[in-house]
Amino acid sequence: MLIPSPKWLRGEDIATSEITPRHLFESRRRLLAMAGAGAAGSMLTPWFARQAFAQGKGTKLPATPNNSYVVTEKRTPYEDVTTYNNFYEFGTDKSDPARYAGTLRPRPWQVSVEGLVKQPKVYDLDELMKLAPMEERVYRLRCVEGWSMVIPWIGYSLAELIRRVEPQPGAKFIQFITLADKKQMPGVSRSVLDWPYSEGLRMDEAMHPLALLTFGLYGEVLPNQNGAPVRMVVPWKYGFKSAKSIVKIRFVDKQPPTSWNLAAANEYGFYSNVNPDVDHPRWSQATERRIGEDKGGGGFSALFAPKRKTLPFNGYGQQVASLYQGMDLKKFF
Ligand SMILES: Nc1nc2c(c(=O)[nH]1)N[C@H]1C(S)=C(S)[C@@H](COP(=O)(O)O)O[C@H]1N2
Ligand SMILES: [Mo]
Repeated sequence: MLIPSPKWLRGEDIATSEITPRHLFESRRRLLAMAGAGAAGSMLTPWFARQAFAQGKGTKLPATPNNSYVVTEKRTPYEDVTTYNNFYEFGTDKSDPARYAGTLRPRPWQVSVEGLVKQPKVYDLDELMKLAPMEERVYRLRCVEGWSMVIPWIGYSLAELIRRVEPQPGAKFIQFITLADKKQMPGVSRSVLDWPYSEGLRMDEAMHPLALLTFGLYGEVLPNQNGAPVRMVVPWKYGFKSAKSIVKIRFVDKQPPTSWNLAAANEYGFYSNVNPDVDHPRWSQATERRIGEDKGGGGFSALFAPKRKTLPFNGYGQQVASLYQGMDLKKFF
């Protein structure tokens, strides 16, 4: 799972019709240099550099920094945040989302808020974006696979939306359902997961101010590969709880089915709080590698970045541990 695809080593990523993510181009250049092909490497640079520039950057998204939610660790470079992704709707390789998510159309976009609420409503994206002031918050994101990033997200607490739609007393959980359109998402034609991707939170978790309804990162609207135009970021849980490209938010009375739990119930629990003391059945969760901290590792970020200790609740224990008081976190993993 941590082994990067050897595809780019074989040069398969350099179709001229295709935009090569800068991360891959840099990796390739380093590899060429390492192989003693310094001259050839520098001759190739202008062409690759043009490809990298062609990638462009997204639309600006103004936001006010919220200093109560800022991790002081070094931010993961934009290039890594946008080229090393999990978004199985576009393929299972880390490089697939950056290469193939260009076909996703993030506008027009609607999010249906439904189920056990007094004010169900189909929100147009623009209306949803104006619901509450946009804040910038720098969160750690810890993937269940053992790597992490530090990302400046833009959004507002999901609680802002929840309050406005007025949950009925019977609403105990929230389910997030994301887009599954074969025309826009090549990975959906493969049955690697139960589509549409589904995630969920208990109501008190969803109401916690840290749970961020997210529209942007690094000062811009979300790049497609990061879950445009709207996703969740739940920083104290493993990354897969943070569903991308959401089209439905459903208020329900029972714990909803979730894609990763359906795929392997013994490996991916409903709670999935980051917990260094509860190992994944196939690997330890005690440590993690911070993407982008490798020193000239040729792009094998997840393999060569130095290991650091994983923190309970991903370092957000002071804020969220009380939500789980009295619960056996080994049983409810
Ligand atoms: N719809 C959807 N959401 C998803 C995923 C996915 O495959 N599909 N992958 C999850 C996983 S495993 C992680 S680690 C994070 C990665 O978010 P990032 O690419 O913005 O870092 O997105 C999560 N959200
Ligand atoms: Mo993940």
